[in-house]
Amino acid sequence: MQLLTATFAIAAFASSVSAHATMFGVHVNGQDQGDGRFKYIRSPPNNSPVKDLASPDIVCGPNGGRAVSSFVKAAAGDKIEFEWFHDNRNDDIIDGSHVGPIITYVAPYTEGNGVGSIWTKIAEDGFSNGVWAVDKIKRNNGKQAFTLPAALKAGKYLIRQEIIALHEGDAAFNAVPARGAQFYPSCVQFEVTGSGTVVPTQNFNFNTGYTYSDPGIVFNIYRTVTSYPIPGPAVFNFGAGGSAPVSTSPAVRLTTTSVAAVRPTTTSVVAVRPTSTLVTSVRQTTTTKAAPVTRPTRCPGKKRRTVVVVKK
Ligand SMILES: [Cu+2]
Repeated sequence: MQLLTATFAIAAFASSVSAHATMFGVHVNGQDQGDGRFKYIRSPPNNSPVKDLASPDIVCGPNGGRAVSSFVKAAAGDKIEFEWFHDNRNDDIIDGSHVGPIITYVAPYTEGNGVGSIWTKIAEDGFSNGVWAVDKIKRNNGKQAFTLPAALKAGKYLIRQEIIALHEGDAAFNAVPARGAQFYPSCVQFEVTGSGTVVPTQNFNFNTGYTYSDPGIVFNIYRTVTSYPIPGPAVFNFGAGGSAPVSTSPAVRLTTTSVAAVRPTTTSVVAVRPTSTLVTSVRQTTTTKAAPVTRPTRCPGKKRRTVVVVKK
């Protein structure tokens, strides 16, 4: 009986230290704001994903309702990078099987868990030119830049960035609970300065806005992927008065020049404003094929999970 208990303990430990990803911190205009875990990030207890779209955890993770003590201070219009890692900072960032989009939302600050119709999409990157957003952060020390909209009104906000890992996304979690898209949401407390006037009002609610019928949530990567429909609303338009939010996805066109243009430097990020023309043309011309992945890869940690039954 003791051996049986020990085996379960080892299995649980193996799954908690393996796989997945979590957020380390934030960079503002290239400046590292330091380890933000449990300080300005409402960090989850471990790097495991959320899969249940009905759970409040889908919004800001299991600790979403636990306000932390600090805020990232940034001005509207600043270049922001959220830095992710796998087990240790600057490692492989996330397991190579975990391809998918990276999407960023903002909501007025709350000490609550973020449940409700309070969110607005400010940036998104899915699949373009044969490259997933996740592949890009793996190449860039866990980071991808977006611009804090210049028209965003000063005040406190939660900014939520998520990685959606699609390696088990060919099945819907509610139909096949062992599989399903893996969400890695991370909510960061921000205090924004500046003279912007826009309070974004997209009123998106993750628990009702993300569904198992979304083609970007139940999505099979184990075939030739030519395009990917990013879930959620369109990136919010902050209006002509301020600079538009940056969506890096549509800007990655099939030319060397434009791919170079979306490298996360302040200049180029500002330069890739998503005009509606660009969005349309890119979504229709993204024909580069990703190398097909040969087999559904489970999270590495789950492979090590073994249950040994010991007879007395
Ligand atoms: Cu994982």
